[in-house]
Order: sequence, then C-alpha cells, then structure tokens
Amino acid sequence: MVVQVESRIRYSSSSSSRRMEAHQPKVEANILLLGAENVGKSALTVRFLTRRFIGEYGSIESIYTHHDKIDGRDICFNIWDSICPQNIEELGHISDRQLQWSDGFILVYSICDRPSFEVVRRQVQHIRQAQQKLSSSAPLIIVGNKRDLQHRRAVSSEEGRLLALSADCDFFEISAAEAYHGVLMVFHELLELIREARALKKGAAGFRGIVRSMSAVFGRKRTE
Ligand SMILES: Nc1nc2c(ncn2[C@@H]2O[C@H](COP(=O)(O)OP(=O)(O)O)[C@@H](O)[C@H]2O)c(=O)[nH]1
Ligand SMILES: [Mg+2]
Repeated sequence: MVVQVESRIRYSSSSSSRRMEAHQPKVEANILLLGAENVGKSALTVRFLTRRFIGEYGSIESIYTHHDKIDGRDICFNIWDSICPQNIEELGHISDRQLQWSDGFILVYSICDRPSFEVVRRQVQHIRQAQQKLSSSAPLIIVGNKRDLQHRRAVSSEEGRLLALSADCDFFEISAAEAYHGVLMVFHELLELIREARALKKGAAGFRGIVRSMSAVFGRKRTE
C-alpha cells in the first residue's frame, strides 16, 4: 500500500520574486527514491521535508506532496519513498508503474553496506534499459548515504563516482543524519536535471515541428 501525505513548507518571497511568479508556471516533479532497505531513503525524505533527522522511520511506503518556492517559482515535489522487495529474484526490480510515474530517480546506497551498492547498480541498469525502450530520459542521481560512518566504510567514493559516470548520472555522498544541506542539494540538483530534460524534449519536439512544416512547404512546391 502506498500512503499519500501532504506537506507544505513555504518560504517568504520578496516583492521582486512575487512579480516574477505571475509569469512563471508552477513546476511539478515526481521523484522516486530507490535502493535497498536500511540505506536511509526515509531518512533522506524526512530530512528534506522537515529538515530533521528522527532516527527510526518504520517500513511504510509513502508518497509525500511537498510545496516549495525556489527562485520565486512554485514547485510541487511528489516524493515516493519506496520499499525494496525482499526476495532475491526481485531485488533491484522497479515496477512499470514506478517507471512511468517518475520524472527523476534518487538511488540510495549506504557507504557501509556493499550489497546495497550492488542493488543500486542493478536498479540503474534496469532503469536505463527500460528508458531505452520507452524513449524516456528521466534523470538519475546516485547517493552514497551514511557518510558520517567513515570507520565502517565498505564502498569507496571512487566506486560510487565511477558507477555514476558509467550510467551518465550525478553522484553525491551525504549523511542524512548529520546535515540538511547535502540532502537539499540532491533534491534541488534533481529538479534542475528534470527541468533540463523537459526543456530538451520540448526543444526536440519544436525542432521536429519545424522540420515537418519545412517539408510540407517544400513538398507543396514540388507538386505546384
Ligand atoms: N549513521 C547514520 N545512520 C543513518 C543515516 N541515514 C539513515 N540512518 C539510519 O539507518 C536506518 C535506516 O534508515 P531508513 O531511512 O529507515 O532506511 P530505508 O529503509 O532505506 O528507508 C535508521 O536507523 C536510520 O536512523 C545516516 O546518514 N547516518
Ligand atoms: Mg524506508
């Protein structure tokens, strides 16, 4: 079962940004958090929504709606904090519903848990293969969490960076327990990537439109 939760944090806007609002349509972004269990997906989500780290989160799958204002623009984040399937065959599986719903993905592993890094590797492969079939370009960010537990590190930063490089996605190492800023950067960076991907798609559609109208004009000329 997926629970839907509403969260609303608004920052006061200056008069100039209020003027900009009138011209800027609201941006909505569906973000799916993936990764093995216990890596800190819920901790990351709750940190972003409330700025707090509360320690224990339970195993509830939820979709949170979070309203924000960034650079004078209204943003609506829908954040799906998922649960990883436990059976080994389904480990790393992402449902079609999740793939179709998502505008962007945050794939989380724990730097102290090597198997969780392998789950992310499988999930990245799964998403990239599905995206090829669907011609989708929703961006991915890989996050190595629990950076505060250096003494228990099992995955080097370099390995995380290399995986991200090979899958053409961004990479962050953070500690949801220690700091809010890193978590904020992850969500804001993904929002930027989502907006870039949308602009590219729109640009490509516009270009196809121009090509279609040009060929219509030249086509007509040939028959005249
Ligand atoms: N030390 C440390 N513990 C963390 C961090 N993030 C999450 N945890 C802990 O890891 C456990 C699992 O976190 P949770 O968010 O429930 O993981 P999820 O199953 O992926 O949603 C909890 O006990 C959290 O308190 C972190 O950055 N550092
Ligand atoms: Mg959780």
